Amino acid sequence: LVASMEQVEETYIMVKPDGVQRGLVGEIISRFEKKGFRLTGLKLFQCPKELAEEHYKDLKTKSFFPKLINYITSGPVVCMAWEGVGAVASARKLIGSTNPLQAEPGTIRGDLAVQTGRNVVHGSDSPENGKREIALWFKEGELCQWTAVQAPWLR
Ligand code: 3AN
Repeated sequence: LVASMEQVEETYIMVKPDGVQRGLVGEIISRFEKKGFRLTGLKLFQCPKELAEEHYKDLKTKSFFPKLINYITSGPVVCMAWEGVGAVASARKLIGSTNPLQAEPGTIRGDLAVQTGRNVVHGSDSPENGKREIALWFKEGELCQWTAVQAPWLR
């Protein structure tokens, strides 16, 4: 019953261009679906430079920032909004460490990636950033709130 004490949260998950190029979109979506989160937004999207810079604004001073912006805008990404109890921290666990070589087997990065600069997926690092990022990447009409019928495993 620990989960029931957690807050229902929204998190922004994104399959990065390498994940799309490598045909990992279905595999990545599947992991969040199977965990029991609810998909509330989904689109394939070519990210403009300005949006990438806004999304990663906290990393602006990092030496890898220009490379990061080039990478994220190098091809289409898959933008997703997911919600569920404790979704932010749980999604980060499913994703694994930033450096895929340190990510545990069983995590997305641990199983599917080798480079920090090509780590296939993004997940919000706090509930506040989850809200911020969903608002940044999606327009209002692109999100759907829905309730699963007879699905107690989602609660
Ligand atoms: P995470 O995505 O695990 O939250 P952050 O927020 O520290 O990690 O970094 C955001 C993104 O910036 C990473 N997903 C990765 O693509 C890139 N990045 C982080 N650190 C490095 C680094 N040392 N070299 C190259 N890219 C990096």
